[in-house]
Amino acid sequence: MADQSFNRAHKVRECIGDSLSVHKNELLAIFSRFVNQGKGMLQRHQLLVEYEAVIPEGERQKLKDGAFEDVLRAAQEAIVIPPLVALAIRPRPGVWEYVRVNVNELVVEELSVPEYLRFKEELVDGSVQNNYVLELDFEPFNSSFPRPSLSKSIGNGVQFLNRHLSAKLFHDKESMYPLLNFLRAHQYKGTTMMLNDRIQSLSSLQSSLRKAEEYLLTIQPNTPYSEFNNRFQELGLEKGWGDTAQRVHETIQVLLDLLEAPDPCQLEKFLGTIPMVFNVVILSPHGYFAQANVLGYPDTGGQIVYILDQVRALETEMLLRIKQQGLNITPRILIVTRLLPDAVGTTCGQRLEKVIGTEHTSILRVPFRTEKGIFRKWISRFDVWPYLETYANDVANELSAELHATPDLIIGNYSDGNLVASLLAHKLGVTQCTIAHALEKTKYPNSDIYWKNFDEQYHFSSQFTADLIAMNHTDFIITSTFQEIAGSKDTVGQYESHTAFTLPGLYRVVHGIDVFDPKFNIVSPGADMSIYFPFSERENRLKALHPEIEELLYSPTENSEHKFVLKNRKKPIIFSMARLDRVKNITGLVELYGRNPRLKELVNLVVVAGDHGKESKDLEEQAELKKMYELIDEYKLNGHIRWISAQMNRVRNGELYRCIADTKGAFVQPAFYEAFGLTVVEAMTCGLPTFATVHGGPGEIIVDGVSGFHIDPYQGDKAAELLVSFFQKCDEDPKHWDKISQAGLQRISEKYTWKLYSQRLMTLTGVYGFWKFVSNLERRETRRYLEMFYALKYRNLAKSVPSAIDAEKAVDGEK
Ligand code: UDP
Ligand code: LCN
Repeated sequence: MADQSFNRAHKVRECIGDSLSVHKNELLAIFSRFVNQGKGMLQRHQLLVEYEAVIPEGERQKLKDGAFEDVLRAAQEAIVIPPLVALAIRPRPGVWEYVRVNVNELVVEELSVPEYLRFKEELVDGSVQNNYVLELDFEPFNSSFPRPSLSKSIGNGVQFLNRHLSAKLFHDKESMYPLLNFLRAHQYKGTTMMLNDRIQSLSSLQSSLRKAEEYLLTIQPNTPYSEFNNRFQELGLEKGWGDTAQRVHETIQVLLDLLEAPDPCQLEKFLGTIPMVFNVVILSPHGYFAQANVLGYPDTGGQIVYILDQVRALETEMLLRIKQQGLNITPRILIVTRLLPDAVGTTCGQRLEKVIGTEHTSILRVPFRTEKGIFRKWISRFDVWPYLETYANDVANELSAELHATPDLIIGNYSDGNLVASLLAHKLGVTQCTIAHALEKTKYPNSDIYWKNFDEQYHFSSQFTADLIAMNHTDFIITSTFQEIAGSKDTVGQYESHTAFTLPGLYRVVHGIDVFDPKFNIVSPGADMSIYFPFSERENRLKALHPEIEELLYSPTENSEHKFVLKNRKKPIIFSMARLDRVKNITGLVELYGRNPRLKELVNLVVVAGDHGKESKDLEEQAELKKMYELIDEYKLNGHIRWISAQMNRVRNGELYRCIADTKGAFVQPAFYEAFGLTVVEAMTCGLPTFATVHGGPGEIIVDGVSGFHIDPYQGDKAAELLVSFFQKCDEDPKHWDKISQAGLQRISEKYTWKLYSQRLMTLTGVYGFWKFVSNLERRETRRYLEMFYALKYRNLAKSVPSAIDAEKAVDGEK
């Protein structure tokens, strides 16, 4: 058993138990080392360092591929409270087991999730055993619902759901009634669609469909629906089946096939074809949400770019589908954000703003307010919690005034948007979609167990509570990558880290989310191809912008937009652009560059980050600005570095990436953790070879060594060496640069485009909307549980967040 692979073994405890007897000395050596370090916690990489330090290379070879090494490599975390060592072991994505070893007695015991979490809490609370801790457990609500068990099925929930639905719905004749009722319920602003009252039963539906089919075979395929509308109404069929005889015929055939012989693919096709989505509401309260002059401001980055690109693609797809459905309905998309009366030169003070490049999409701004009045200034995304409930109510009122209809889909973005989306979807009974963009728990290591240390600045207790509510309330979740859900073989996913965790003294999450839940779907965003296109498309290049870009990069003087100068303009440029958050680690890039004389000799460094012109209100940004100056001074980088303020003109930024590519340079994204990484996609879409953090989305966007390179921000010197070897290789063989550039472009066109995204989103809305309709009753239990959690926990936590920093500037009686 000890030599049998751990993945095949039944229980981790047995593996360790067996290993104890076979590899007793090795295990004892490692665990004793943990214990000798005293009470504490070790992460996976520290565990591996310990393993390699204790067991000589030769011995490790013998243990390779055996259960002992498997267990150690799968251990994500060790909690050491001498003489006990508890391990959280993850044999594969989404699957966890917990064990505790008594190093003195060499006894191994299996722990339940609460037992493990209780043990972990002792790190914070000492040995105080509180048996009456609130435990949150969503598992019982879902236990009757089948879910996939293979890790490779994670993130393709709709496929599984279709299989389940078709099996359940088409179990016998009677079970098809939900589908009939669903079609009968279709209407828009009082106008009936799909079926009218003449169809009361499945047999009358089938009979009408057959008659309709017979008729359609007698007319020209391109006959418009209006020409046979009356005839169809007599059969009980209303608009929505298609715009021409041919399309109507196709839709009818799919339904007839489904009624005959249920099939998951046909069900998905049918639900994706029928009219369901006319009004979409997209929530993104925090930051500066505007179309110009905002990118790079605190809390104002990829999420805004993502949403503005998303709505353009979505509107196009909605218009296409509405036309193909033969309907004459004007769709509406509203991006709902916060109205900032003190708009600092942006349009954030404007209530309604049309989205450029769309016909039916606007930004609707609603202010934050309390009983004292409206808040005027920007508030950090970490401070928004006390305002969101009132905000959700205000938004509901504004929406009904603006849309004169209930939205068909509400999409939340980030923790605050997702909480407001949950409140609205709950109130209005609308299908809800959740997009996290980034779950902060992953970005800030140990922010759960040591939440009290973070709470004053970040208020994570409110944020994590809001996240749990939203991820459990929502109908479906869209993620940009697999890793966002379930990580990789060796790393834990962002959602996965919400499976079981503890906020000592507050509550314990025993089952927060299940990454196998079919609500998860990977739908990756892209980059706007009209802005980000390959540097080699010479005829499309924006040459008019070149003098400005030249000035930005190389002018020999400093000003409030750029600091420091590049002495030798013949060298390629390594380029980075990000908000100046600590986690983006722009300072890490400056440091790794400064420390490597060879790299300095080979290339220049250009970074776009922060703002030289204004004093930052963001605490992290202030600290990073200071650090940047210190590093540039310490490593004497003037002459080698150009530090440019945040760049808000996306069109010019597109050309900037291409100008960097002209120097045969590279893009470097050095973040400690990057949830997805739109800059990585943008740079690759411009054909710029990209080196990006292995931690998070870029680890999946880039195939290491093929379409770019992974770097580990925790190993700056190694990353610098990788860059040195790339540029040396390019010097020897210029084709090497072209090869990586081309492979990057290919990767993007295969996986990261908005067209693919919007088609998928519409299909998901159809399938999950139907699922919501048929499972409405079953969901009541979860909803009631969430209501209680919201009222008893979230509300108090949110109230405890100090009132906004500019509370004294609230304007009395403005609303
Ligand atoms: N961005 C920009 N100017 C800046 C900094 C960032 O236009 O000074 C844009 C960048 O091009 C990208 C987005 O903001 O479109 C950042 O998205 P990403 O996903 O890389 O990171 P986030 O800021 O969302 O964490
Ligand atoms: C937020 C982030 O932190 C980025 O990693 C993402 O690319 C962006 O949102 C868009 O989803």
